[in-house]
Amino acid sequence: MENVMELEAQFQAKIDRGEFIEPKDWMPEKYRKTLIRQISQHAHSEVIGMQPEGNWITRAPSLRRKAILLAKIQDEGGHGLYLYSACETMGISREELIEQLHTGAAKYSSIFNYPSLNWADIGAIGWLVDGAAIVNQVSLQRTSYGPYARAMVRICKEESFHQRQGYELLLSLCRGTAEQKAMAQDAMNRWWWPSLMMFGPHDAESAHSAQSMQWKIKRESNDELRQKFIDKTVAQAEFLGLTIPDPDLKWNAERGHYDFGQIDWDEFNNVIRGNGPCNKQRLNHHVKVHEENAWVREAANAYAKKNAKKSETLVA
Ligand code: FAQ
Repeated sequence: MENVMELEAQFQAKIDRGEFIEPKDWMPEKYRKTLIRQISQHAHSEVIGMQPEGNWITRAPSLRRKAILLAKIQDEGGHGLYLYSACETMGISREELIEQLHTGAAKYSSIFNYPSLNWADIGAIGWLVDGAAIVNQVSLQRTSYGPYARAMVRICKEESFHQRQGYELLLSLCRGTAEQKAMAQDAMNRWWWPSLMMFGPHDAESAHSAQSMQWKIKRESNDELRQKFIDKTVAQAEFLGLTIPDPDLKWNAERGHYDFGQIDWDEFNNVIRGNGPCNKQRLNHHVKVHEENAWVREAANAYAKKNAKKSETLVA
């Protein structure tokens, strides 16, 4: 009988060869726990992330914009479902995952605790929030856990449409009246710093990074991904004619990257501890809708049970 150390060595060797870990493979308990934490946080983010945008469906300025927004929000719900399914392959149920969200045991992305105050926010969410999410998720397409990596491939295709629709929305506003351009700038001012916080704490402060990099759950670090996002976004902001609200942002030829100012980590920590502008509202809404729709889950389960019984009778 192989001992745990041998199993761990074989597991790490498999990861080092670049092979995926699949649900039935042996894995260290901590690998399983880390992935449940990360994938469920990711799933909850997708679903809670529907709320700031859902707020604008009835006020979209045209049928075209409304149709795009509806499709985007529906995609986010779908991403949540792929991710919950990937998480369930690790031996945890959907009920447990939702329970963890509702009790605060599981987090979701800090970004969704900010309010969407004007129509330009919908553009900023697509361009900056989905833009940041893509940089992170492209990297996760090569994460070591097979079901998570495969979910990411599908999700990234849709996220790139989300990013473009947000950019196109802002481009229209920036080419419109002075008032519309000011709305776009206001949205940029409020979403820029929270978007940078999506990548998590600096590497030196990141509790899980070292282990997650060794297991190739994470393929690039929080700081590397944040820098990538900034480097590709600056030129896009220039094209829109918007100013990034960071006086310290400047090109550093020696590093080949943009330098940028200090992130307000007190604000970040406050938001992830549950005290951001919309934390309570977001969670209360999720709990309320989950309870109101309990009958849908009960009906679906009863129907599935009835069908299973029917096919049992047919087989017999
Ligand atoms: N917000 O040690 P690390 C989207 C927590 S999807 C809240 O660095 P890790 C699509 C972290 O959990 C956006 N908490 O952690 C969309 C840990 O707490 P714990 C979501 C955060 O896991 C767009 C602690 O801090 N994407 O936007 C955040 O190695 C538009 C220490 O941090 C994903 O979830 C944060 N920003 O790295 C939908 C991607 N950052 O559990 C709708 C997958 C850190 O010890 C509309 N996740 N924390 O109590 C990841 O890549 C990683 O989990 C990181 C964090 C990079 C987020």
